[in-house]
Amino acid sequence: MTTADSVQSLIDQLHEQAEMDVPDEATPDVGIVMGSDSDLATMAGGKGKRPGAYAALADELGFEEQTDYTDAPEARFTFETFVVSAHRTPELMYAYAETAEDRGLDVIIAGAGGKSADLPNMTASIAYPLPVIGVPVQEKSVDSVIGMPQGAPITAVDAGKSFNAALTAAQILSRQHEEIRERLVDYHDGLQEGVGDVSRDLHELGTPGFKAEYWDR
Ligand code: C2R
Repeated sequence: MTTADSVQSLIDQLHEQAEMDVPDEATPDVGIVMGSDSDLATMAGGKGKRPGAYAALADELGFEEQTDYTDAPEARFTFETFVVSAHRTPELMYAYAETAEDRGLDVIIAGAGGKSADLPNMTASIAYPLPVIGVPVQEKSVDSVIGMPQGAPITAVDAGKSFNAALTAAQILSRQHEEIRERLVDYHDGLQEGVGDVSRDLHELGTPGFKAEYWDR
């Protein structure tokens, strides 16, 4: 099998970056990969989908997306995003997973759909010991994402829950970075606050009043 030029140039770039001596603060902390750009609505959120990993990292936890490896954004904590497929571009998957640690990543979030969602589990095996969090993009992808043999670990979330994958990635990073720990606690406080407010409103407005207030506005 030959490798397309566009894929080969990405592979070359990943290897070049792995050779660079970039300080940890300037490299992406989280790598997000997905099997196809058709997974983007699930992995990032939007387009009628619930919020995804992008929303959790960028909107809730103050991460910035790094789009140029050699030009880090201002935010201290960053993530990068690629389309990588085990089945369509196996060499690119191998290169991404193999170089991840040397490129300064601390955790990978890998999402894929369909019944042969092998990108997350293969990435986990190649990137080991770097932790990989798998996101089954569809219900039918769950078994192929989580079904790993003993000794070949992957952490995974439920189908479509890339938002939670991002929180898990941040939890891993928070063991080294107190700032992320604080952001996670703030996020959780806000979540609780929201439930408390809704509960009080439902109780005090009554069901018809609540529907009028929340559903019709
Ligand atoms: P297209 O929409 O590009 O046809 O992709 C993708 O994650 C997507 O959900 C359809 C679905 O195929 C999945 N795909 C995988 C892999 N590569 C692509 N599961 C893989 O290598 O695991």
